[in-house]
Amino acid sequence: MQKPADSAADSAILPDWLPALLAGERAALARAITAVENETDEARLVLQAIRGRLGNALVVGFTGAPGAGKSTLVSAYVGELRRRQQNVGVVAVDPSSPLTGGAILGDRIRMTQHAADPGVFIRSLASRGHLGGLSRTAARVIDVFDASGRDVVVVETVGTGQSEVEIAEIADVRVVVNAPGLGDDVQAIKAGILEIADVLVVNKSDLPFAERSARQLAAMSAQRSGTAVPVLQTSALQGSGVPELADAIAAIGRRKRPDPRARTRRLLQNLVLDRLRRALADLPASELDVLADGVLAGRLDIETASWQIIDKLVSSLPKQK
Ligand SMILES: Nc1nc2c(ncn2[C@@H]2O[C@H](COP(=O)(O)OP(=O)(O)O)[C@@H](O)[C@H]2O)c(=O)[nH]1
Ligand SMILES: [Mg+2]
Repeated sequence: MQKPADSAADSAILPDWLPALLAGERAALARAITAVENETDEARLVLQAIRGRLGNALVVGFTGAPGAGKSTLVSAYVGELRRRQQNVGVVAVDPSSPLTGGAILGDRIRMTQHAADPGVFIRSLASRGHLGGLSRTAARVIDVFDASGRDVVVVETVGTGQSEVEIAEIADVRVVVNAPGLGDDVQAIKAGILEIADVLVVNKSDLPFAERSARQLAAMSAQRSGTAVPVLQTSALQGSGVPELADAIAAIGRRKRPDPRARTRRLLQNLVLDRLRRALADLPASELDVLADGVLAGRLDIETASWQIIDKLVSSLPKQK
């Protein structure tokens, strides 16, 4: 991504489809998301056009183990939001299948009930090759949805990897989805996800043991976070508990408010880390070896060596890129 040029000059060259994006038109939205996802030159124009127009949409993250029913529940929740006259964007993040896109296809199929509805726009994101790329793309796609006038942006992620935790963290309201009898899977969810939950859901409440799982989850959450987090039971398949879930999310949303600043802060951290990481990867092994030899020979300690590397990286960064 290039350093933005002077913004007064930029506004003169904005193509006509950008106002259409801000007006929420679907074709422009699709084009903007594709640009942002692929980090093309057009993405720069999009990101400039949406600046200053963020903070309308409430971002709701659904996270949890694969198979818990997140996609099905998101689809049911989106249906409930539509009944409430909200227009919705959905970002489905699936880093587990960067090549085949198999699970992404599954998500698309589950959400096809909204395919003909102009009030719903669904986008699946595949994993980027590099660390941090996924959460960066997700944050930008959320921004595009936000600026295009979506009332709610729903983000579905699997709560296992670092990128997914970062994505969950940029949501305004976080819903952690579990299935009955998955006590051990709750443990398997990346530590930290349970702690950041605003709402805990036991989905598939049409199956046995949902009640017991809800009690276990409530106990586990109280023990870990020390605060009372609502635990709801839903059946995404049958639709039960979904209006109550929407109510709970709305109540938390009224309390927490949309927070585009947290998203932007994350993006900043992400970009800085990405640049430093790349500069470090570009540093010749021989230069690191000089320092490593110094440490081994006792000429300098490893802390000092690490600061020397940081100085080197910072001075090696291009002044603008
Ligand atoms: N019995 C039951 N099955 C469900 C429910 N919600 C989802 N499923 C099923 O669970 C499987 C995984 O659902 P999916 O939404 O893809 O889970 P995800 O991996 O968390 O997104 C699918 O076969 C769904 O039909 C539910 O409320 N009850
Ligand atoms: Mg899914």
